[in-house]
Amino acid sequence: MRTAFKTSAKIQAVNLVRACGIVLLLCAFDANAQTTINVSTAAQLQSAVQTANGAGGNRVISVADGTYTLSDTLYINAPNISIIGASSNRANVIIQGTGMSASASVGTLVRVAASGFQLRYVTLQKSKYHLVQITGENNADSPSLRDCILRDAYEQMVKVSINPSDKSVTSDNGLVENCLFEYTAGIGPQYYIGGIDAHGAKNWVVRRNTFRNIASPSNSVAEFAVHFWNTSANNTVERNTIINCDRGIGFGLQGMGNTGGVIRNNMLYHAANNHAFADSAIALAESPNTRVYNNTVYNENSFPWAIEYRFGSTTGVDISNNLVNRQIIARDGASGTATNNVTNAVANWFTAPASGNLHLTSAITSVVDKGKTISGLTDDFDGEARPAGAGIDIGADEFGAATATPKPNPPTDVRAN
Ligand SMILES: [Ca+2]
Ligand SMILES: [Ca+2]
Ligand SMILES: [Ca+2]
Repeated sequence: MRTAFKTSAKIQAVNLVRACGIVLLLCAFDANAQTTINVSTAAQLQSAVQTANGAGGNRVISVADGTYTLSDTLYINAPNISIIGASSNRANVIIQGTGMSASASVGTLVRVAASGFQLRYVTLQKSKYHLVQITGENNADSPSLRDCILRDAYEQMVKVSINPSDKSVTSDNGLVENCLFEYTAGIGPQYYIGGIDAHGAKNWVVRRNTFRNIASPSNSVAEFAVHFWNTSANNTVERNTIINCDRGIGFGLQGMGNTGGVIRNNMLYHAANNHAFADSAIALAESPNTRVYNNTVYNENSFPWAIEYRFGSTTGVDISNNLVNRQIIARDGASGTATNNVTNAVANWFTAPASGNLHLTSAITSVVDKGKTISGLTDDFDGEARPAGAGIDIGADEFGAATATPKPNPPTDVRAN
């Protein structure tokens, strides 16, 4: 009996191990086969998007290193589809159209009409229209664009759209993080360009991105590096670096305003260069109850002001603790609070202005510990805790702050020119 029992137990144990193994294999098989599609050619990428749509979404398209020249827009029509560079190196996965011009055959590279889209670790470049369009009119919520390079679009790089005749349906809860937006030629191809151009966007976060050379060559000023308008509300733009863009961060436009939101801890620099249409670093227009605090602006061009708030419907704004070297002005009847700003910054206060590095070089007396306490202000450009020392510093950098918060992974391939 004893021997038989032992044998039986051994067989049961072996069978159990086999069964578990099969279950584990099935689980692994399911995870790979049902959620991830690996691609290494443009045709495979375009096919994978169709497959993901046809399956009802919930697919990761993993893109091998290489250059992918599209023959048509990638239409994302089902929820929770991700396009992710397999190597996690955004410079090595280039998805592009056929050119940056009005006559190019591919208009927008990626058009998103469903929620939960994710783009990560890729470069998008060369479009006739936009690199990415998030269609708010299709209620495409919660998109995320992270760790990408977005460059050389003939129109705005990222567009968030809305149906003008039904503004109740909008794109909400988007995230744009740690991306580089730029024109590699040092200037744009025309004036109808911008970085993020968002209509009707609500509760979006744009943080830790770099925007460079979004500047018009002719006719009129370029659109902003970051613009939330046309019924947008409650968006946060923080910890970005904006270099040599005609206009930096805008909330609202005359007749197409914005509500609330926060612009904080950003660094903006513009050289005395050949950009003929350089304009405001930060602008509010018909944007009530917006808070603009602890930004640093250093401009070497001749444009007379750094921050403007404009029009009678712009009420209740708080513009405080900003460190700039140009005026902060209320225009056309705008009203609100503007306190604890320093408007006479000089170059040697900053580490490396020409590369947009506006960290303080020393404990400037009029700046350090001279800010006011602001609800929600807990860190600085670097993610370091505020206040350090006796009080909040003015500007984006809290000088001498301990690096208590681990810094996020900085992009490694950003040129500092
Ligand atoms: Ca929505
Ligand atoms: Ca301090
Ligand atoms: Ca700091």
